Formats: sequence, structure tokens, C-alpha cells
Amino acid sequence: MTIEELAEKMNSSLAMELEDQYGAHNYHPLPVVLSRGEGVYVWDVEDKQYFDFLSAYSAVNQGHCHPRIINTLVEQAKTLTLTSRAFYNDSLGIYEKFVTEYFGYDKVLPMNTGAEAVETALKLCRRWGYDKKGIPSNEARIIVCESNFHGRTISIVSMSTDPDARGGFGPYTPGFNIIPYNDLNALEKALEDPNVAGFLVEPIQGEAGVFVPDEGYIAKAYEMCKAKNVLFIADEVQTGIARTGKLLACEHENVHPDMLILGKAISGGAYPISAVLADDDIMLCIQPGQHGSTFGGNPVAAKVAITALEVIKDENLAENAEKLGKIFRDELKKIPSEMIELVRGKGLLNAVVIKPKNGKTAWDVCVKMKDNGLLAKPTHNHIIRFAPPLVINEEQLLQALDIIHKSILSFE
Ligand code: IF1
Repeated sequence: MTIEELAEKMNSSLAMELEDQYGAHNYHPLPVVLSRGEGVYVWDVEDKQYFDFLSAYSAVNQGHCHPRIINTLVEQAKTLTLTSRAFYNDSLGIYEKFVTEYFGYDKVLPMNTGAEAVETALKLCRRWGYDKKGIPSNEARIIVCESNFHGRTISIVSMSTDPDARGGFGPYTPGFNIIPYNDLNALEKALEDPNVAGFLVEPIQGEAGVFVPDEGYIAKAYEMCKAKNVLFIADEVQTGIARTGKLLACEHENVHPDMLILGKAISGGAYPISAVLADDDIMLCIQPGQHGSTFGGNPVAAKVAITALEVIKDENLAENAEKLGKIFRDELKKIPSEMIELVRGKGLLNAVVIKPKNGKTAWDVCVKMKDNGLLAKPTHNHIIRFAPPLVINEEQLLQALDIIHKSILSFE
């Protein structure tokens, strides 16, 4: 069949068959085939409507197809899409000024995916360690936490403790000291190593199952790093851009990271955009020819990121996440089912730990919620992450809670 014929005949089973036959099997999606999105809703190819409670893993914080973001995307796409950094362009400088003032840093290094931004931060941290801290060449160490998730590249899975993410991809990149998350004693011991250049941490561990550390952990960890001349590097790819009820999750503890890693919702899900922000003493450790990317800092990304970040402030999405997140957790805790073992989260990044019942697991709950019109996906088998677009209003949230309530009680 031609592409036109396939599009004409498109339906859920055809879409799944095509992906199964012609696509790599690196995901096991929920059996739903989406074709349209608007705000908090998505529709499948049979035009059934769902609440999107995953938001593409917190990339669509501003809601699907936000009109302002899409208009910017379309206008710039019709004008100039890509110049490469071999030349200047008329959008990048404006974006660089905007985004560094928006987050309070001297400079930004623009990349495309979260993993690329994490890799960039690792390179910057090592260069700073050698050039500014005086760590012997090739001896720099970076402290990371157990159960971290920072992406899928070889160096990033080299610091992972998740067998699925890491297993079978050796040999691994050296130079990482792994400590337990949310454990200041372990961090204190690890900081004794004079060759440590940085501490890379998620302010809340998303993939691990929305692990919120103890109050004060991030603030104390930052202080301890400063006392040992070690860079505090926050991976806010998932927790950033208003998701946890503040613009950055670090703001809950008044921490201004030495290096800030952003991705996902910096574009509102309209385009792959990521960024590393830092002050000059770190950022200028990389000079021309020492790092780069074909698409990094392209005009479309520059313009889209400006609009996506403007929307966050114009629509008070952090405040909305804070307010509705509290309601969401309170209402979830009221659901009378022993399948709900634990509810945790911050802002609109929440998770429910599901205790299997009569052989029914988190996956079965997600399939039931899908049938009832709400999409979410389990992480690590027994945890369901709930992360709707931050544009959700209270009425929609309560409707979604009804669906969750009905779905879970259907297993009683
Ligand atoms: C998948 C997880 C979430 C991230 C943090 C960097 C990255 C991510 C804190 C890399 C990416 C994505 C990747 C995607 C699913 C999703 C995910 F389940 F994998 F872990 F959100 F929790 N730092 N997370 O969460 O960004 O290169 O993907 O742009 O790989 O399955 P990326």
C-alpha cells in the first residue's frame, strides 16, 4: 500500500501492526494509538478522547499543541529552520539573552535532547575540574545517585544502577561514584575524594518512581558541595519548567545550581530542545571546536523555547501545579482500595505505588484507566506516574480523579 492508502485506511490495529513490523521494539506502549492532541486531551485514531496524564514524560507541560507555541513554530519553520553554528543567525542571540535572564545564569549551551544536555554537563564539569580545580588529567570523578535516570547514551547508562537501562551495553565509561539518593552521610563521605568535580542529581527522581527526597536534602547537598569546591549539577529535565509547583524543583529549597540541565518542556513538546546553563567560570572552560551539535541552537528551537517559556509565566503554570497537585494527592489518598499502597509527589509530578490484587498490577490499572478515558503508564512495574499538562483546571482534575477512582475500585 502507498503512504496515502495507509493513511486512508489508518486505524488502531493497522498502526500497531506497522510499528511492530517496521519499528525497533525498544518500547512496550499501552495499546492506544493517538492522532490528535489539544490542551490536556488527546484523541485516538477512532476519535476517542482521553486525559493525557503522562504529558510525554513531562514534555507537554503547556498542553498539547499550545496555539502560541505552534504559531511560533510554524512562522519560524517557514522562514529559516537551520543554519548550523558555522554561521550566526538572528534568533539564537535573542534566545540566549532571554533564557539566561529567565533562569539567572551568565550563559547557555543549547542542545537538542535531555541526554545530550546531560552529556554536555558531564564534559563541562570535567573540563572545569581540570582547568579550574586542578584535578589531575583523566582523574575527575562525578558523584551520581543510585536509581538515577539521566538518559540512554553509553556514558549515561554507565552511571545507571538500573539493569534494564545499563545491562549488556558495556564496556562502560569510568569516572562515576555512585551513592544512595537522599543520603547526606554517603554524600559527605564521597566528597572526601579530592578528585570529585561534580555532583549530578535529580531534585526528585522521576523514573525511579517520583522519589521526593527529605526536606532540606537538596539545600544541604548544595552546601556540602560548595564547601568542597564541587559543582552542584541539577538535572531538571523532568522536574523543571514548573512541573513540581515552582519554575525549578531546586527552588523549593532556594538552591541555585552551579549547572542547570533542562529539556522536555522547555519547548512545550513542540520540538526537541535542551540546554545547559552556567556562569562564565564554568561555561568558558569549553572553547570553539570542543563541543557542538548540528541542530543545537537552531532558529526554530530558539524561537519556540522563548514562546514556551513565556507561556509558563503568562499562564501561572507553576502556581497551578502547586495548587492542583495538593488536591490531586489529597483526593488520591481518599480512594478506599488497598491497591493504593502509597501516594507521593510534588506539584503535578505524582505517583501511586500499586499493591497487586488478585494478580492485577499497575499495568492492568493503566489499561482500565485507558478504557475509561485516561492515559498513564507504569514505571518499574508497580508504580503509576501521574503527570498531566500543567494547564489542567480544577474541574478537569476532578473528572480525571473520578476516572482513576472508578478504575481502581473496579478491581475490588
Ligand atoms: C525513555 C524515563 C522519564 C529524564 C531526566 C534526562 C533525560 C530524561 C531526569 C533524557 C528522559 C524520558 C526518556 C524516555 C522516558 C522518559 C523517562 F522513564 F525514561 F526515565 F521521564 F522518567 N534526565 N526521560 O527523565 O532526556 O534524552 O529523553 O530527551 O528513554 O524511555 P531525553
